[in-house]
Amino acid sequence: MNEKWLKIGDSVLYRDDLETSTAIIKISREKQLNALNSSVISCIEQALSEIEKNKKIRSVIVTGAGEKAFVAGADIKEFQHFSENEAYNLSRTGKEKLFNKIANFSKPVVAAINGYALGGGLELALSCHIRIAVKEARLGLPECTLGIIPGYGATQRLPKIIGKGFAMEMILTAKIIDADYAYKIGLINHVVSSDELISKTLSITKLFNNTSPEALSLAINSVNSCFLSDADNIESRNFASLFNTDNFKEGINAFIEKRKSNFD
Ligand code: DAK
Repeated sequence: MNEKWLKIGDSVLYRDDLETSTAIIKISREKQLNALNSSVISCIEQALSEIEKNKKIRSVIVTGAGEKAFVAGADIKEFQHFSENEAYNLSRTGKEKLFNKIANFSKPVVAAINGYALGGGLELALSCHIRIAVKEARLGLPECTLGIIPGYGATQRLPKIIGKGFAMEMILTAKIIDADYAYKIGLINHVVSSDELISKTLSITKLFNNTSPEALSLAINSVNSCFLSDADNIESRNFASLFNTDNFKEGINAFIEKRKSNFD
């Protein structure tokens, strides 16, 4: 496994795991518990743009540096003096550059939650397609205790993931929950020990290599559309458009020829 990390800006590390065709993005502001500031957001965006173009990379893991935090929130010190207008612009830019970009990414993105995932940190994990957390992880949305609401998508994504009742409770009470409870309510897909976090996550991303990249991209798009009024049509259109792909022909031929498919 190639363990060499590249630095993107001052607070994001990046490496490819060639064996599983997975890119790993590590937020690296350990002293500030990996709090998200504008620079971190831009660096992740930069990494995602490169990953999007790289056909050898089939999936992405987002994690945090150190054992304490995935991301302890948006950087409170950065937005504390913002006006209403600045807050609105920060919200739109952050969503465009990072949160919506991840949610609508054409390759699967998995959050490997290595500790606190609070506020904007939990919102980052919610924008990922799958969440895996260590036993020690603590998750919550403390925004209302700061006089704001979650503004990077949690009021929209959380109810769709865990249901409106649990989402309301988490947002309104601002309570911080542990990984076992998060698993019980469907907020995370798996709970693992901290030394297993990356290997377990890679064992999941490895499975994506048995699938067609175009199928995964349109599966993400279809699932993301599940609450839209024309979701049923979106699914049919996405389904039909895959019949034009070489990978569909390869998948079907491999089945008929009783061999493993070799997707491009
Ligand atoms: N922002 C900035 N710095 C943070 C931070 C954060 N969210 N969380 C921790 N840090 C910094 C601390 O200030 C401290 O820095 P120094 O004082 O050493 O310089 C350092 O990280 C270590 O933290 P602690 O000393 O507090 O560590 P403890 O182990 O004692 O406590 C903790 C760990 C996670 C319980 C505690 O750090 C904590 O409560 N952190 C804040 C958690 C929080 O409230 N997070 C939610 C932030 S609000 C927006 C959209 C969304 C949002 C904002 C805007 N727009 C659309 C515009 C989201 C808002 C949030 O995420």
